[in-house]
Amino acid sequence: MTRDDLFSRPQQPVPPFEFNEAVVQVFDDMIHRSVPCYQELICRQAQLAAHFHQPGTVIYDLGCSTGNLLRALHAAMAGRAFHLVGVDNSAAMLGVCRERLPACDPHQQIELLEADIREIDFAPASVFILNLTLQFIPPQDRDGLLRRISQALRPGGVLLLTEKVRHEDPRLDVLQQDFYVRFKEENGYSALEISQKRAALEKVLVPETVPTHQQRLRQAGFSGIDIWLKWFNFAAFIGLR
Ligand code: GEK
Repeated sequence: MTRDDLFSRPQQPVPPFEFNEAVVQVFDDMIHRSVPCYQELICRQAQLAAHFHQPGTVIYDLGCSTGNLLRALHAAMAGRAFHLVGVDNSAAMLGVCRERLPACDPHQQIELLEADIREIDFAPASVFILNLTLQFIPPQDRDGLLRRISQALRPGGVLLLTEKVRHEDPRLDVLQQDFYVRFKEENGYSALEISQKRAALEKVLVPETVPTHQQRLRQAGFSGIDIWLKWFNFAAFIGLR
């Protein structure tokens, strides 16, 4: 794993964050050191997807990046027929993802689509995964995307949505940010790296509150809604169709 040192030297000004070649080279180290419980999120969402999968329907991983969840899904679905579709609009991410895909049995298919998830037509599905991806979609486009996901889901299907969140109470928001900085320091990031990364993500990653997500899920047609994992400013939702 190449170490993430992208923000270790002073940049003036700090350019907006992009999923370009430089980020892809260090992506796995970056995400493991920047997202609390990342491995637990990958492992448990793969198991949940396998639990809710209905034969003959698609499992979508929207914003699949380098394919960590696709590979965990492949393992969780061992021996079963499946059609996984990973979508990402970064060619660099999909290049690495493609190289790392495991060999599949004839009744198993992993398809990769280079596309904007706001623009594709979804096939009938039993599972959608948005693992840390919705936060990069402009807020005004999020309701429409969630409605289209909900419409493509079969009854009994599931949406797994994990996001960085902010808190509506400023005191708790500050607390959450403090503990997130602590987490990043413990993982070897310097104060300069943390502040420059935060500046790069400003307006690119737009976090919302937990109630905002819950309300959107309800309005999109999800009935059973829960948070199965919460860590300060990160929340993993499950929405049943
Ligand atoms: C994981 N899920 O490791 N259309 C398609 N892809 C997009 C779009 C869009 N409009 N916007 C952003 N992306 C992964 C981690 S990373 C999260 C997800 C992070 C893609 C973008 O190219 C990137 O690969 C991914 O969403 C977000 O389980 O880096 O914090």
